[in-house]
Amino acid sequence: MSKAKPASTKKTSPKPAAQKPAPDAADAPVNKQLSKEQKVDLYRTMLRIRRFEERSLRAYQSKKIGGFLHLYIGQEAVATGCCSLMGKHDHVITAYRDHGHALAVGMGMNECMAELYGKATGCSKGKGGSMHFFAPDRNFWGGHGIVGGQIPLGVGLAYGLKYKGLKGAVMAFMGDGAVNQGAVHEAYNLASLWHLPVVFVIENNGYSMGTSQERSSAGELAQRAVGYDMPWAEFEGHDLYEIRAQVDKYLTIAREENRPCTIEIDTYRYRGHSVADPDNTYRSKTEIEEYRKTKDPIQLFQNRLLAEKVLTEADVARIDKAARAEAEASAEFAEASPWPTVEDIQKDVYWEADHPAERKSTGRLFFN
Ligand SMILES: Cc1ncc(C[n+]2csc(CCOP(=O)(O)OP(=O)(O)O)c2C)c(N)n1
Ligand SMILES: [Mg+2]
Repeated sequence: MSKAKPASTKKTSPKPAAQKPAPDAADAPVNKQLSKEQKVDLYRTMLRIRRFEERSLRAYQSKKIGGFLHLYIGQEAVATGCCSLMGKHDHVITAYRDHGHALAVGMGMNECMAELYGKATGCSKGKGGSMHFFAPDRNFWGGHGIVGGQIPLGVGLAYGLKYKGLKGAVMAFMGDGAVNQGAVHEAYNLASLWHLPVVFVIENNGYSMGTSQERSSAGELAQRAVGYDMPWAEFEGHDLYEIRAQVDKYLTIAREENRPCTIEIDTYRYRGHSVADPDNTYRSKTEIEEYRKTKDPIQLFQNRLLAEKVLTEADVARIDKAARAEAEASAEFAEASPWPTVEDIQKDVYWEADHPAERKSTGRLFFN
């Protein structure tokens, strides 16, 4: 199996033959069954994510957005491919690099951009920002800033599904850096011990903040699942068909057998850890350019769909124009939206504070 990242950042020990990808993932049933419209939708989703983030970067640079902004540019196929497989009872939870997952589950650009601007019309009413996009109505549970902290929560969601007897699975996303967190291993253990329907998705972009995987992690990442008796796989994350074909297998195991799985999807981010972080101290420009030229997930899927005659060059231009216009309109919407009020500052923070009659805990909810 070829590697998604340059050898310098990635371990290279061989994988078991059974985990090799299918010869052409386009032929996997889950891809064969896609209509022309569905394929175009997948392409559109990836492009919308990219245009949304490019626009948010410009807003950040002109100081319209404060705090952190962790861009997902380069990784779009992962969230798009995974979320496209969601059924009614499937759920998603992720870390702070959450814009792609949010748009992929169907959140609107307006509520997302307004959240980045800290406006009251944002999905978290302007109180969460970039790291805390949420849409419970779309089974999307955030957006979490503590590295690895979302993984035990994802296991809790899976426990909820099993407890209620619902046939679904949770995709709990994390970065390569999160795999070394103790909470992740405690979550692995309980998920396996209790037979919970969760797929742990490691989005391995080769770096955690400013440190490469090579410098920070011993051994293979997904393979650690073996210690918890979970099925696992590692595969590349730039071909959307490949992602869908692989993830479908593990989601099916989780849903049908109530068995957790761990998958590692090799991908790459083009920007620094966050917009405020320097990006030139731990990897070369050549490395980024090489990936962009040869493995850009949007370009590759575009090439595929042009070859399949699902898209024409005119369609590509039209879809791009619409995505740019939508992103621009979302920035205008965010700009024109009101700020949250001081009176509302303690609302929507704790459920018990908003529902005092049903409160069960005692003690103080807020510091003075
Ligand atoms: C518990 C904890 N430790 C440290 C940090 C600071 N921090 C934020 S992101 C990050 C790196 C995580 O990298 P990775 O999991 O690979 O995700 P990526 O940013 O590459 O998507 C670190 C160390 C944090 N937010 N939480
Ligand atoms: Mg990483």
